[in-house]
Amino acid sequence: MTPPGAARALERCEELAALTSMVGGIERVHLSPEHAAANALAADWMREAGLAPWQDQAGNVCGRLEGASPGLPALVLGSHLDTVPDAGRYDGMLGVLLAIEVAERVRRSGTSLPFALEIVGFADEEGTRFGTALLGSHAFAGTWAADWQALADPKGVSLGEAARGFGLDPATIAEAARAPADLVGYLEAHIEQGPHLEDAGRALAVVSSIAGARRLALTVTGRAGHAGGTPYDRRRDALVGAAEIIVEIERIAVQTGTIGTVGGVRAFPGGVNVVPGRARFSLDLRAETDTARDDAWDRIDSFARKVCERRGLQWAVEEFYRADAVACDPALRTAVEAGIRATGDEDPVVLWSRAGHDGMAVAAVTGVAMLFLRCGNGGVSHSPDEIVDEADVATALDAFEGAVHAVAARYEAHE
Ligand code: HGY
Ligand code: MN
Ligand code: MN
Repeated sequence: MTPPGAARALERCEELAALTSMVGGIERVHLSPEHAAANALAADWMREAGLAPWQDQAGNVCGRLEGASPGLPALVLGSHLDTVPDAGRYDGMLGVLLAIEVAERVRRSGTSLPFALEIVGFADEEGTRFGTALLGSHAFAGTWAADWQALADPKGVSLGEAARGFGLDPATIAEAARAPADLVGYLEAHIEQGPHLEDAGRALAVVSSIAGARRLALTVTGRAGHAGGTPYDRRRDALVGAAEIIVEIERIAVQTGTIGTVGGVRAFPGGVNVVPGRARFSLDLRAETDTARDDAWDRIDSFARKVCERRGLQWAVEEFYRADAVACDPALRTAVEAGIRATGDEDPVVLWSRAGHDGMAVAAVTGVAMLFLRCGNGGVSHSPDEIVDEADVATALDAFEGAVHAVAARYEAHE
């Protein structure tokens, strides 16, 4: 039996990685059998750590360790247990497992904190199955949108139906909402999902803010035609128009310091000998500030309209997800910095998170802060090539524990 700590957290990442719907890879989507299995495993680990586990009405798996007296407001530690398709094994999962390790350390130490310690393994941070992300943390924050129950997955199954199949009652989703008075704050440990820490030769960073993101489905419509018989000056080739726009998206993003990614493109009807009459592509657009993000979008949209006008095409825009940038809570960020300093790193690296996180939703109900740890292989993530170093995980665990004690010290001083 692996002793508590970084090695056990990594071993448990392997166990969670086996809970997948994808042959030869990791994919665990919202309200799936794999999600249920991951929640059950995480609940067992929480129980072993001395927490009382439960699953809330949104499918989040939670655990609670009482503080100095029962019923105190809770400092929440967490991350998500769902994944993107063909995912790595640390994005989200490692944060939940580090939280469990911290809770076990607190319990074993006999320290009675001035608040309860809660852990949440959030459901559906990625939005893989239903498109809209942060569903579990929006429910936690009480910012759930009623029309989300009607969201359908690629097989046409609605979120409400999937919830019922998961054993949840969609009508009770509001009961998952937490009251601000019951919360002290939210801390999340997460791999950086970028190259900055690896390039700098540093293990940890404190996060200043989390980038806001917009996700759009974009459609260019022209006219299908014969690949041989349609002269170029008569073509209304939707895919070539889309391609011109996609290349410009990257140029605008690089020029404006924003981040635009086209994750998927489809041409219709898709025949090898047919000029595409329609092309659809996705856009994930994010930036350190919402203003920068939205200015970049305005430039992209304006360019696209000009291309379509010149080529005799139509342009259609559907935004299906938007989450605004969130600044981390100053006091909680200071506690994370104190945790990093407690590991001997006297000058914590500060990074804004290019990746989205549950803290973007949780910030609606309490202050949030994040601890990043280095991931190797050039910081690759959302890929099976995601890697972390056990020594960095051990350092992150110490920093995370230190952050909890720093929050406690400040909380007692201000009670
Ligand atoms: O998309 C993101 O940034 C996050 O990994 N969900
Ligand atoms: Mn992710
Ligand atoms: Mn993540």
